[in-house]
Amino acid sequence: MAAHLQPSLFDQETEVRVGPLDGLRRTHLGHGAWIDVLPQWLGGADALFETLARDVPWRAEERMMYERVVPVPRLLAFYGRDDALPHPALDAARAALSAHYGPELGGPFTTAGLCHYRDGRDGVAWHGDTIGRGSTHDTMVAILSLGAPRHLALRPRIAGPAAVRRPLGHGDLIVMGGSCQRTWEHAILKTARAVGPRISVQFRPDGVR
Ligand SMILES: O=C(O)CCC(=O)C(=O)O
Repeated sequence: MAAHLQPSLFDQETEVRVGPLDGLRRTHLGHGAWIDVLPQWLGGADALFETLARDVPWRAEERMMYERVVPVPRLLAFYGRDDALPHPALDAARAALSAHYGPELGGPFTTAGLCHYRDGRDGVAWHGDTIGRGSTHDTMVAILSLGAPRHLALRPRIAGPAAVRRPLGHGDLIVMGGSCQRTWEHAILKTARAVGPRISVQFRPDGVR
């Protein structure tokens, strides 16, 4: 079911490991929202992509749209706080993010949501992660992006700041923080361009979906 990644010319590392977080750069978006970005945070991203594509029990979901059942255009998996993650590099990533952001976040990242975008026909529509306390409180969602580059699009719910399109490449980290989940929306928009498969890993604290 899972598509394969064209091996990267630049990622010659066989060991999958996260790097330091001191290169993170913060951009304030407005309305109390911010994003932190760190390109190429993960080394060995090819190997991690292949393992996740092969080993994760990907689920194809359906939803109602205009009184019709339609497939959700991406494959999904979810790991709760007590579930074993599908690769030790994800444990290391979650621990590093929790150590770095814990004081500002007020606790650790606990869950991991995984999405597999098979090609440009897969995407996720505009939304905020507002199930739970993201609807009322500042929080953070950290995303590790693997595979084909796609854009994370961000737009404010209330007019004012300009919308943002942030390219996410193989091994890149982006963290949405502050009020981002309730004052902004984000999306991975479908594209007619020929793009390869992408996997995103979203780390969230308890009570945020
Ligand atoms: O794939 C991504 O990077 C974003 C995923 C996302 O926004 C979500 O699943 O809520």
